Amino acid sequence: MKQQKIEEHLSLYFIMGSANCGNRDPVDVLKQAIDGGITLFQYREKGEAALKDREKYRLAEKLQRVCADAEIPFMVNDDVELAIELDADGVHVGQDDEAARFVRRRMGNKILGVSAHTIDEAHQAIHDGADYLGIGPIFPTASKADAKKAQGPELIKHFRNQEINVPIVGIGGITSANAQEVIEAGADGVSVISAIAGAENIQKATEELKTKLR
Ligand code: 3NM
Repeated sequence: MKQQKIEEHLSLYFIMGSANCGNRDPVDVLKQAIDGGITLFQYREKGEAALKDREKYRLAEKLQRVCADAEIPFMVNDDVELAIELDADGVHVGQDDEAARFVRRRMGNKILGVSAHTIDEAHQAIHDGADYLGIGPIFPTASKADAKKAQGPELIKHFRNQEINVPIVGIGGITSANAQEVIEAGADGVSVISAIAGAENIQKATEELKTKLR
C-alpha cells in the first residue's frame, strides 16, 4: 500500500463480499473497480449466503493480492482474527463488534475504522484510537439488513459542527448522483457497495463516482 495520508485513502472507499457480486467473480469486480479508481477496499463477507471459514479466507487472500498489486489498502470488516491472520492493512468495526479499544490493541498501528451514529459514539471511537469514522446511513440503503434510518448529508455536518475533526467517510445509498453532497457536508470520502458492485459496467460507474469527488 502506498504511504499516504489516511484521508487520501478514504476518498473512494469500496466495500464488498461475494454476496454483493451476483454471479460475477469478486476478483474481477475488484479489478474493474480498481481500474475505475477506487482508493481503498474493504472485504465484507456478510449475510446468509456469505462464505465461511476456509472459503472466506481463500477469497480474502485473493482480493488482498489484487489490492497489493494495485498498492491500495486492503481492510477487513469485523473479523479481527482474519485481519490479523492475513496481515491486512486494517479493520473496520461497528458498534456491535469487538470494542474498538481492544481492536486497536490487537491491530497495532494498522488502520482502524469505526462506525458511529452519534456524537457520543464518535468521541468513544476517537478515544479508543479510531483512525477514521464511518458515518451513516446517509441515504436509504438496501445493502445492510439492520441499517438505521437514513439521515441525509446533514448528519455529517452535525458531526463536523460538534468538533469531530477526524477523517470521516459517509456511507449508505451513495451514488454518483449524490456523492458530491456528502463531500460538501464535510466528509473526506464516500464508501459504497451497490453503486459499484451492482453496476452493469463497474469501471465506468467507478469513474463516474470519482469525477464527483474532485
Ligand atoms: N453500513 P450501499 S450502510 C455497510 O449505516 C453499511 O453504517 C452502513 O451499501 C451504516 O452503498 C451500509 O449499497 C451499506 O448503500 C452501504
